[in-house]
Amino acid sequence: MDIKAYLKDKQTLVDTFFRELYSKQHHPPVLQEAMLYSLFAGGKRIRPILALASYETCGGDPRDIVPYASTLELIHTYSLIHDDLPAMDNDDLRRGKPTSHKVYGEAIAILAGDALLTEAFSILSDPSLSSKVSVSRLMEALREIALASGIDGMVAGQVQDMLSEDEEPDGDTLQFIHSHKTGTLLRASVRIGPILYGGSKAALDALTVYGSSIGLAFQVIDDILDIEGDTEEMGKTAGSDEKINKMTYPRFYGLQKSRDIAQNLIAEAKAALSVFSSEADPLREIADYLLTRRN
Ligand code: GRG
Repeated sequence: MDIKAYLKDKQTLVDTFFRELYSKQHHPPVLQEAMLYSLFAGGKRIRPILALASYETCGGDPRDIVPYASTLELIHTYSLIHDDLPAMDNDDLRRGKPTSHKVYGEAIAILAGDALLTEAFSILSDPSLSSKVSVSRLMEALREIALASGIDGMVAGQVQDMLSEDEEPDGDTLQFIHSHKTGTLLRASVRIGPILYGGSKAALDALTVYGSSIGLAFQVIDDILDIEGDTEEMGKTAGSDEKINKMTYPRFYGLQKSRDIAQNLIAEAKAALSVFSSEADPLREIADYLLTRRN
């Protein structure tokens, strides 16, 4: 299969949904402008694409869940805006552009993040957006995404990440940071496919293993890219982890072992898909793509 064309096609579905969602001007305009600035800054849309692909793997038509899948991008974008703030990673560059607070100031950047997060749950609580998803499945997906984002998910990982700066790295803390800061939202992205479709327990279990493995691998690869990557190619400042002495896989395991860990996690993710046949090919290709990505 042509994975590049597949990714492009799914990105277009998500982008079209956002353009329609924000076709009307909300008041005050600067809030919507700041939200759209970050939303259309060139993100890969990997989280909604994973949700669409796992729904397709279960037998559904991905077009039926575009609004719900897109909420993952709203939450992800909020997290990046807040992560870049001076109080957190203090980054000037994201997705190749000045960060939100550099353009709009800290207050509007914080509020644009808040509004993006809230928008996600407004969409996830609207059953009229798909005739193919029952209210009970939608509620389950909403809860999955809420749990992945908050006190036991992404925000917990972010807090541990901050607390661990300048600390001596250890394997358990590292795994906690990476699997929470980045892994839980990616795992939820994959899991909402079978949840929204009403897939079998076997499908949900297999996709949970796939989601957990690629979720952790994603952040390990991000750590490697922060060292080996190029600022222009990545669209964010290379070497920023080292600058603030972050607890990363390369810092604890070294570069080569970190590459091996990422490779093994991707192999584990693909092995979990053995319960499916060709319908899971997009998920197999996405796993390989994550390993070779340069941004
Ligand atoms: C609640 C104030 C407050 C802040 C929360 C939770 C949080 C801040 C930040 C989340 C942690 C975070 C930013 C993790 C990094 C995840 C990561 C690897 C991001 C890069 O994702 P890609 O490569 O980015 O998918 P694109 O640009 O393609 O969308």
